[in-house]
Amino acid sequence: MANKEEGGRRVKVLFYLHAILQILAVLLATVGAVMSIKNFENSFNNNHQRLGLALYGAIWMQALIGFFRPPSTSATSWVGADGRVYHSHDGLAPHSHEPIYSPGFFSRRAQPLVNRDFNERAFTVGIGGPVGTGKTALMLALCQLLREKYSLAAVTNDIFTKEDGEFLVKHGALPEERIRAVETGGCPHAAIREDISINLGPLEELSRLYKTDILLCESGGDNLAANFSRELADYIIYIIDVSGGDKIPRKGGPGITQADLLVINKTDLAPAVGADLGVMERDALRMRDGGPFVFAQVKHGHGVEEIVNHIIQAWEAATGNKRK
Ligand SMILES: Nc1nc2c(ncn2[C@@H]2O[C@H](COP(=O)(O)OP(=O)(O)O)[C@@H](O)[C@H]2O)c(=O)[nH]1
Ligand SMILES: [Mg+2]
Repeated sequence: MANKEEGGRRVKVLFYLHAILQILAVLLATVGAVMSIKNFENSFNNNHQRLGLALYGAIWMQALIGFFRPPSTSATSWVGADGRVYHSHDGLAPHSHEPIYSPGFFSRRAQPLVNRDFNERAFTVGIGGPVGTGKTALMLALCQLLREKYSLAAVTNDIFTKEDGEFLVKHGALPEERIRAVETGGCPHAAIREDISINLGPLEELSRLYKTDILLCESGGDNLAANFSRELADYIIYIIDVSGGDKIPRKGGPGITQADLLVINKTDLAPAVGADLGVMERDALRMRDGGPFVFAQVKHGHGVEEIVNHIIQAWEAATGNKRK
């Protein structure tokens, strides 16, 4: 992590050093040219003066080319005019990501926004986590437990399909019109963090149409570096499972350390993969400074009520409403 931070800083320092030297060279060359026009006779009948003229032209050309050149397509990343490091991959438009220099701390996580207008968009629960850990299964289970008493709507994210939304419709999680599936394209983490408008639109619309109490938003499946923006999620759940081994909690990452609630799902599979739940509990508590986590078997309904309690407590605290 320190190396990455160091590398990013070095790229920026070099970029600004280069820009400053370039500007200085152009200014010095221009001042030199003006002085020589004023003070000397410029007949250009000697090589010394001709060389000076060529040097002056070259310095100006170099500055102009640097200014107008398009971003190099062979470079994997470059510094944009706003000073941020941009990259392009998988045919996506150039974009930047917020650099992450440490796994982060639960106690220092971004707090829920205090000035949220829940009439504009209802209290939003973000469910993130790697692909296949049980996000959609949790969406379904939450709908089943909450839909009698609360007005709900759900938005799912997939990269190139609407499969998770269709799964929820097929299983009657909610009336079909309350479920929206968003295709995020190749950068699912951007849709929950850097460019959330793709999710805000449908969430706001559903909130308005159905006067919802709670909105559920499932991310498209992320790596451990992804976590919801507070602008999008008032309550953040990050779900991992035991099938990747008991090492996952200690690998950290913003989702694991800074979600409001960590869910460790599929504990029924622990014996099959030799995962030690004691190790997972110890590491989860250590990585999250004691922040809450729940062991669950979402598919079998275990742990879901505890997850619901955490959500409703946060909903009560944020909205001032009482549990129904
Ligand atoms: N064994 C087991 N499988 C589960 C559990 N929860 C979800 N699954 C299964 O894991 C697979 C992936 O779940 P899904 O909800 O689609 O994951 P997502 O990609 O995170 O949305 C599905 O086949 C689920 O049935 C669980 O508690 N135990
Ligand atoms: Mg899913």
